[in-house]
Amino acid sequence: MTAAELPVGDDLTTLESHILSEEQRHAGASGTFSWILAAMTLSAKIISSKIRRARIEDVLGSIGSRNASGDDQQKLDVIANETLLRCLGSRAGVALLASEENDQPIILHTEEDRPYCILFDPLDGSSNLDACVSVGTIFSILHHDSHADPIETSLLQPGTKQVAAGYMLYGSSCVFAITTGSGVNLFVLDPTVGAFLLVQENVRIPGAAKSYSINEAYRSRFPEGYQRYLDWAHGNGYSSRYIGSMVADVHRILIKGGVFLYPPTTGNPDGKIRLMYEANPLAMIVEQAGGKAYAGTTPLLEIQPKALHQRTPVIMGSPTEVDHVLEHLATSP
Ligand code: P6P
Repeated sequence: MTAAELPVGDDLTTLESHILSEEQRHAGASGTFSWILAAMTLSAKIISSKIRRARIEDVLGSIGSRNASGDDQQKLDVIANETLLRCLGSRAGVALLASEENDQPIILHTEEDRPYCILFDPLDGSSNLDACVSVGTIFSILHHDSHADPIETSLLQPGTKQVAAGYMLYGSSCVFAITTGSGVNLFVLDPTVGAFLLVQENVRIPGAAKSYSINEAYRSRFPEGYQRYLDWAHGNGYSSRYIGSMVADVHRILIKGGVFLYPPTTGNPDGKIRLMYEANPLAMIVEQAGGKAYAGTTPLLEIQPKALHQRTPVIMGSPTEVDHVLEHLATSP
């Protein structure tokens, strides 16, 4: 049989082989970054397995304590966090780890040759787990500033400085979405072989779609501009989809279009979503797919962070739909 006679079709590409081929495209790549992404995929497989068996192994529900942001911690929040800390903590190249579940960053190494910081929300939307609703892990990777003093300030970089970002969505399938600054690629876990397989390269978000995602129960607490946008959307045939797991809402918007909003409220003037490990990584994904991401009228990725767990208002999604929101904020914030 000659090469031309091989039974070829769409070649199967795993996340690992995709990472290695990307690494080969960057002369002088040390492989450290590939090792980190391999740790992320191992974490995803472990967390996905834990979630699928959560009710059987009785690890659903709250542990009765609160995390750094004051959120009620679910048992699986702790399990997911410990999984990520274990998988990433042993990897060369990681200087700092920062998690929604830990008040302080974890300082792994201070030697000069630790080029990366990794920030993550181990299980976004975990309050939905008992109802078997999609949840996810969101991660952001930054270059470590070895001159930062104190060392923790190395983490306080704007979203534009992210080296890579992505999420693992534990839904009807386990999706791994990643960008390293050259577009967004999607992989799906094939549990029969335990590998993430490439399903879509260079994802492009639909330019427009008449759908918004917001918790309308808080409408009366939103600034007027957001309320006027909602009135406009209601009068222009928009539908509403809100899961309550940002990672799942944003993934749907990445595929089908629309806009996700978590505005400021009278109770939370900075909104609820955390900048460093929820908004920034998802904003990088959305912008790399051709969408837009704003915090009010400020481009979200340009925000200079002041604190690791700080919150931010969020508007992100299809460019046309984000523009419709911004038009209604223009006359009043
Ligand atoms: P609300 C989950 O706790 C989360 O941080 C996001 O994933 C989600 O979009 C939001 O909170 C839901 O918040 O106030 O609508 O319940």
